[in-house]
Amino acid sequence: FGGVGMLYPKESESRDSKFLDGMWQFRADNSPTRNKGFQELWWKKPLVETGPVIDMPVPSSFNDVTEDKSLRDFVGWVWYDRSFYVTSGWASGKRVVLRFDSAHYFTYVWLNGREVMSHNGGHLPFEAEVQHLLNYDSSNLVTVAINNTLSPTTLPPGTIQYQTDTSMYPPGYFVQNLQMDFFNYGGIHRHVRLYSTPLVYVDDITILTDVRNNIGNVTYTVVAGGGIPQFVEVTLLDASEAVVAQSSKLADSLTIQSPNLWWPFGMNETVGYRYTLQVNVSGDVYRQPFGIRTIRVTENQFLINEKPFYCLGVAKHEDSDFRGKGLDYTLIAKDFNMLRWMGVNCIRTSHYPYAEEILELADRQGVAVIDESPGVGIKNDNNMGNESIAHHLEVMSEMIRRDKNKPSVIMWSVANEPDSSRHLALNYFKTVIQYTRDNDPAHRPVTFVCSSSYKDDVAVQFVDVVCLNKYFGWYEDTGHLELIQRQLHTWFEGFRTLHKKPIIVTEYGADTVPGLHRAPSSVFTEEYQAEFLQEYHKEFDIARQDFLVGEMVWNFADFMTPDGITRVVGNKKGLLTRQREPKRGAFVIRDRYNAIINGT
Ligand code: GCB
Repeated sequence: FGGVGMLYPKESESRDSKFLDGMWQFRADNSPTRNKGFQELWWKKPLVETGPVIDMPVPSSFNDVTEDKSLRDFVGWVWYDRSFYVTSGWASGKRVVLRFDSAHYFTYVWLNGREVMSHNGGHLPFEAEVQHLLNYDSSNLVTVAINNTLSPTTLPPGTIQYQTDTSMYPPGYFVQNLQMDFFNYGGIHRHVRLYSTPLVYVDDITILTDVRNNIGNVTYTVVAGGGIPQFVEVTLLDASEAVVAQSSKLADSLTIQSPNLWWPFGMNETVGYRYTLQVNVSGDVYRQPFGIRTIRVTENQFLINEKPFYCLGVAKHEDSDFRGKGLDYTLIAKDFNMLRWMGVNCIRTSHYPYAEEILELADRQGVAVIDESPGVGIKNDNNMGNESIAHHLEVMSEMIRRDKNKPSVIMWSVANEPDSSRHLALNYFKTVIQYTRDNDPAHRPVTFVCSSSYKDDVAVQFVDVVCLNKYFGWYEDTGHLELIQRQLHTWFEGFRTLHKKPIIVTEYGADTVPGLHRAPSSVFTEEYQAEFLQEYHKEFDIARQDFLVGEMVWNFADFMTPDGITRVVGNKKGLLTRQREPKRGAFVIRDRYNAIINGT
């Protein structure tokens, strides 16, 4: 199969690429065994020949595309296929790779009836070399089976609960229980592509940067795949594509006098400045953008390029009408425009790694990213055993492999709101956090997002930055805005006494039904959201003189959740509606963030 790297598939003078996005044929296997596709070998012929099919867009979640409730809530195997052509121009002396940027959750892929790969996990890319399986100048069939079932050892974890009382439930009745607060969308969520490279090719690139005395050091390693390269040419280009340095080695250290640094929005003029490492390995050319910046965490500061960074943030979701978690460029552009409008300089990829197209914009627009793994809802002992740890480490290494060169990524978050008071959490988080720190060649800071009390948490001791989710005035003491500042203060003191580390409040927020008003405010009104945020800000303004290095509202926008009596068609804690229209809280945040950035 492929090599060690997972470079974003980019075209160049030596690389072609062909999107397999569009309408695919689709069928959910709702047979009683839920296993008919495997029994009947559905990958051997086009799906249309083995049963009914519908048109299904790729990329998209399948759930919200039809009017069929059983498909929206489907748990099990869904099947996709489509045909495509490849010209013989792709045949000679080329390596051809079939790549899925993500599919949720467990995936098998067949090409022309032969299995080419499988992947365990919903949010990261996987690919395989397929040149030996393609029919050139004639039709090819790609078939995909995807299972969205979550189990105690998947990330995120979940359980399947069977109902055995046949007086109340039909035989075999089961439900998928989730341990997270968002809809478990499934399907082919991101691009599917076929791309070509020469036989000897650039397999991986790792770039580390450092700055000392106004000299930038760029240390890189290139992994060549497919054989020993005849020549290597590495060229470091600045943003105007002027050559800054060159080398003919696979690994080297280059220097740049007075480099332009990568800065997040609001800290400097060179926002999102990137250089490019142009790598030519025996004629295979790959251009890897990167930024020069440093990160250092002290007892009470988060330093970017040795200047204190204060995160004016929001947590997000990949979520929108119709598409669910499907990639959509219009949505991405709109989201970044709304982030800028609010003055946001930092996002968290709650609660899973986002599409690379999103991180690419974060890199370019100078939005810092806390890159979070799908480790959300690790709540009980069945989620903290050795099998879970092993899978979590695998996911972390896939994430790091994909995102290691992205300057926007300033910290890894290995999990959201685990039960970190459990005995098993100590070994679990010690292992996963240490592995992540060691595995990242840049050794970025590592955290997990904590909602346990400082009184019984056992895992915060391993993080670099303490990240806290707190809902005073919402889940606790609902409606009591007057308690927020005091309670937050107590919480900060509790964690600071135990851990001399900077703190980010990674979540605080109140469900708000747009258009609902009341004076005086009550929960769910736009007024309550605004006042709630402002109460937190009072304490933030005190704490940011000292150890607080960031605040992040939950959430950027409303998002879909499973049915439940505490959610009215989704979670409504968005500053924006699901259609990205501002609620009152958005204006509070916009005023605050812009004032802080402008120093007013
Ligand atoms: C949390 C979770 C997030 C939920 C949020 C809420 O603490 O991290 O996934 O959506 O609270 O609104 O309850």
